[in-house]
Amino acid sequence: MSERTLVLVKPDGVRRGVVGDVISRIERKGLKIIAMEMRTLSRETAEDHYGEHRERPFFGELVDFITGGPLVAMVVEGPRAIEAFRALAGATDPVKAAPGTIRGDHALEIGENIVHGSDSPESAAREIKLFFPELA
Ligand code: DAT
Ligand code: MG
Repeated sequence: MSERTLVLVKPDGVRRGVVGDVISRIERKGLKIIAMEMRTLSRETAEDHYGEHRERPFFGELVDFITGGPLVAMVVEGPRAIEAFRALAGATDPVKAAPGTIRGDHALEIGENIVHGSDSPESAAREIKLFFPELA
């Protein structure tokens, strides 16, 4: 059974020039990119995307960061795509992320951890609808 997930190469990943590396890892794994677009998020979209974190102390910084430059949004499809991409991404804290993962190889700070991947089928559906309403 195929599944879809929303992947973001966040503004730090675009600035660091690792968009190609992220795409390459997704393709190497056998997952398929079925939609992709570079864009700069409005605060409204960012607050909606990260709505579950609204009450966290880092929410303001998170929204500043994610709206602070262009990002690359993708819909990625394949068997267990949600879990498969989160395994490629590695742990949220890049210092704890295993070397060989995207975050383990490219980042050091939790607030700048290069990629986002949906964490459940419900989040994936909500996030895909937010970024690519034409696919939902
Ligand atoms: P993930 O991106 O692995 O799903 P999350 O949903 O818990 O992690 O958090 C969303 C983003 O918020 C995360 O990628 C980076 C930021 N973040 C999480 N915890 C943080 C913290 N303690 N301090 C600063 N930023 C944090
Ligand atoms: Mg998350």
